[in-house]
Amino acid sequence: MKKIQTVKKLRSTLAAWREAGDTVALVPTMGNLHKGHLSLVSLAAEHADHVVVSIFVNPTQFGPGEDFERYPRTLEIDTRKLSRVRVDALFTPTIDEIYPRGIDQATIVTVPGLSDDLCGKFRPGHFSGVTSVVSRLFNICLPDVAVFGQKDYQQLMVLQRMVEDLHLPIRLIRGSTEREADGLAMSSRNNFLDAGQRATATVIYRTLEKLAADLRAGQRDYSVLEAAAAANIQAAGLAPDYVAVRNAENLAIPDARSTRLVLLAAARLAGVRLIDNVLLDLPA
Ligand code: PAJ
Repeated sequence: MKKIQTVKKLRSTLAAWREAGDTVALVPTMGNLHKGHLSLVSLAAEHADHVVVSIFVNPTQFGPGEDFERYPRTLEIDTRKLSRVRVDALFTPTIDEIYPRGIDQATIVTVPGLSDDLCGKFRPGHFSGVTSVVSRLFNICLPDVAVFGQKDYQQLMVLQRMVEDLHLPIRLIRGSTEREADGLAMSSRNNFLDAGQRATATVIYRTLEKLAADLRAGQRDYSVLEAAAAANIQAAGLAPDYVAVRNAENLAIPDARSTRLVLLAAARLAGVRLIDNVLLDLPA
């Protein structure tokens, strides 16, 4: 695994692979890698000849007062974990390398509408930060495919929209959500929780599963179901931002005929913001 910090070095490395006719998959991350990230790396290897993993804690996707400063940075351990799976290059740029004119002067890439809904309502500017950094990583790397986790479902939809709108010749591949044995979705932010809080946090997934069961059983009053689910999460001691039943294709509010649904939730526990979602196919 080559360890690369600069755009110039990554470009020359990739150029050599491409000259040989090889394809490239990119897996963007912010590090503090867990099994979820590693599953995306393995998936990437199934879709291209070479795998590039980036680790970059992107300042532009954190709002004021969010956890940019305390976001876990564990490069040494991450490098060790990656050396056990198939990765050809690990790209760990500095902030200056990604934003050469500084953050305040940086060109912004925004996907309107989709970015302002759900998590975007509670984290204004967050998805613009994500699209601004991922578009840069795409332009630096020019990958054939890029792999993202379903865990961040709205992020996936925003990025898919960006790729389509900008005519980027990159195929996005989805990796399924890796969970702890008790159902809690793996997340770098789980490290901020103690054992008791982690156990409490499982209410999010349990609530989404219950919501899925209610929908499977034929209930269709989405706003009543959403409110009951949010109340359930609150009763466990979390502060829910939202629980939402949406169309899985475009995150629109579903109508009675929608069959591919995604159930999404975001809640805060001890100052840590947790998100999760489950997909649900209803019979047509
Ligand atoms: P990060 O939170 O590090 O996540 C990197 C990738 O891992 C994302 O595609 C995310 O959806 C995926 N992932 C996270 N938890 C997962 C889990 N439990 N199972 C499977 N995949 C999981 O998402 C970001 O970083 C950033 O916003 C980024 C896209 C890198 C842009 O800065």
